[in-house]
Amino acid sequence: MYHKFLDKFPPQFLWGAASAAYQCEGAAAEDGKGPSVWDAFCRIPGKTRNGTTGDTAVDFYHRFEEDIALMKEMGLKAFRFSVSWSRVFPEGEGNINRKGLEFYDHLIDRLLENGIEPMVTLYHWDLPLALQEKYGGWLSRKTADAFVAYAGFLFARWRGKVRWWITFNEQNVFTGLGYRFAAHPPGEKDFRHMMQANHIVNLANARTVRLAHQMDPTFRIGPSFGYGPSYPLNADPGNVLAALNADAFNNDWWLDVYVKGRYPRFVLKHLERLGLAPDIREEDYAILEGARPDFLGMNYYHGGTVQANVFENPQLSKQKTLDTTDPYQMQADMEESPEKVMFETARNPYLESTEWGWEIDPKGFRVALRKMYDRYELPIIVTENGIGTMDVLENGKIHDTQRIEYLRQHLLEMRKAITDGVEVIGYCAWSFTDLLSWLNGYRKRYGFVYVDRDEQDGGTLNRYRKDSFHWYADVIRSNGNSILPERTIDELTEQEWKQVCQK
Ligand code: BGP
Repeated sequence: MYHKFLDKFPPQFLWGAASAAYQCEGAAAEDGKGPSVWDAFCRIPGKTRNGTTGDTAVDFYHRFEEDIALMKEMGLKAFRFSVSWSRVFPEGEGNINRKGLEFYDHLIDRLLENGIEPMVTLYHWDLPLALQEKYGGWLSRKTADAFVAYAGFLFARWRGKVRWWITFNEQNVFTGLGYRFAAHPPGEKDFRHMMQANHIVNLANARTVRLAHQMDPTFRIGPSFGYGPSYPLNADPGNVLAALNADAFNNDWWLDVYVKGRYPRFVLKHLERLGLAPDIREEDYAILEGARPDFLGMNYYHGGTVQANVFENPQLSKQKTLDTTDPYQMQADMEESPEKVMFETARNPYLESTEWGWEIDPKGFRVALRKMYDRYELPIIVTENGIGTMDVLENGKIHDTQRIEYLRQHLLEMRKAITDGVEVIGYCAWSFTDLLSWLNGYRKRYGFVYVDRDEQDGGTLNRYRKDSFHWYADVIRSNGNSILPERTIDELTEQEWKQVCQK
C-alpha cells in the first residue's frame, strides 16, 4: 500500500532501548547473587566465542547511574531491562538476596526520577542454576511454580512504579537453542524435551499474566517473541504452502498459545502423528485459556525464506540423496526435524546480510507487524530491533552510519505499518549501550553508546556516544518526524495543502 502521507506516531509513543541482565550487568558473583545457567554454560569450552563470559559484561551493575544520565540526555522515554532471577533469589526460590533486590529498586527509582518508563523483563534466559540442578530446569513444573512466585514477588514490590512487564524473552529461541540445538543451556539435543520445556514455559507464562492482572489491573504485561515472517521463494504454489507451514511452525506455535490459549491445529496434529507433541494435561487447557496478554512484544531482526519440502520438491530431492523408502529412517529424521515434511529453507536472492549472516530486511518488518496484528489484534511493542556491527572508536568518535541507516529504514517501515492500521505503541532499539552478544562476544556491537572493552575483559569500560546516539535523540525529540521524508497532512504548509487539494 502506498501512502502519500504517513500518520504521525502517537503522542505517548514509547521511544526506548533494550538490554538484558546477563549481557550488561556483570558483577556475576557479587553481593550475594547466585549463579545462573549462563554463568556455568559459558565456561564449557567452545560454547561461546573465545570463551567470552558475562562476568564483567559492561559493568552496568556499577555504572547504571552514568548510563541513565546518558539515557536522560538522549531523551529516552522507556528502558527495557531484565531482572536476573538469581540476583534476587540466589537459589531461584526461598531466600531473598536483599542487596540484589535493592539494586533493581535503585535502578527503577533512578529511571523514574529521570522520566524514563521502566519496562521489566522477568526472564531473559538466565535461569537460576539451582533450579536447573534441583528440578531439571524447564522440564519440571516445579520451575514454573518457582517462576510464578518470583514474578508475584516483583509485582508486589514494584506495584505503583512499574507498569510495563515482559514475561519471557524469545521463548522460541531459548527453548530451541537450549533443548534442541545445544547452543544455549542446558545444551540438549532432544526435540521432545524442547516441546515439553516449551509447554511448561507456556503454563508459567499464562499463570504469570493472570496473576499480574489479579494483582493490579493497571499492569500491562505480555511476552517478547522473536518474530520472523516467512516468505515463499517464489509464486510456485508448493512454495506458498511451505511458507504457510513455516509460519505455523515458527510463529503460530507460540503466539497462538499466548493469545488464544491453544496450540495451532496443523502443527499440533503433525506432532501428534509423530509422537512428538508435548504432554498436555487436562487442567492445562484452562490455565492457557485463562490468560490473555495486554500486548505482544516483537523482537524483529529478520525473517526467512522457504520452499517446498524435499519430499514434494522434485528439484530438491534430486540434489539430496534421499531414501524415502525406509520408514524407520524417515521416522528417525522426523523426530529430529519434524519440519522436514513441511518446508525447506532457501536463500533470498533479494536481500543482503550483515557480517554475521543476518538478512537486512526493513520491508519484512512491515510485513511482520502487519501479520502479527492481523492474526491477534493486540497492540504491539517492538521490544528489540537493531544491527550488530564492528564499530571503531577513533579520537573519541564512532561513526556508525550503517546503524543509522538500518534503523532509519526500519522506523520508516514501522511508520508505514502504523499508517496501514497496525497499533504499535512503542519501539525499543537493541541496545542502549554495547553489551555481550550471547555467542558472538563483545565485538558484535549494537549500542548507541560505545563501551570500551574487548573480548578478554581489557579496556576502560568508559562510555562514548556514537553518531547514532545523537541521531536517535533527534528521532525522539521530533516524535519520529526527523528521519522520515514523508510528512503528515498536519505538517503541510497552507500553500502545499492547497496544491494537494487542487490536484
Ligand atoms: C535476541 C536476544 C537479545 C540479543 C539479540 C542480538 O535474540 O533477545 O538478547 O542478544 O538477539 O543477538 P546476538 O547478540 O546473537 O547478535
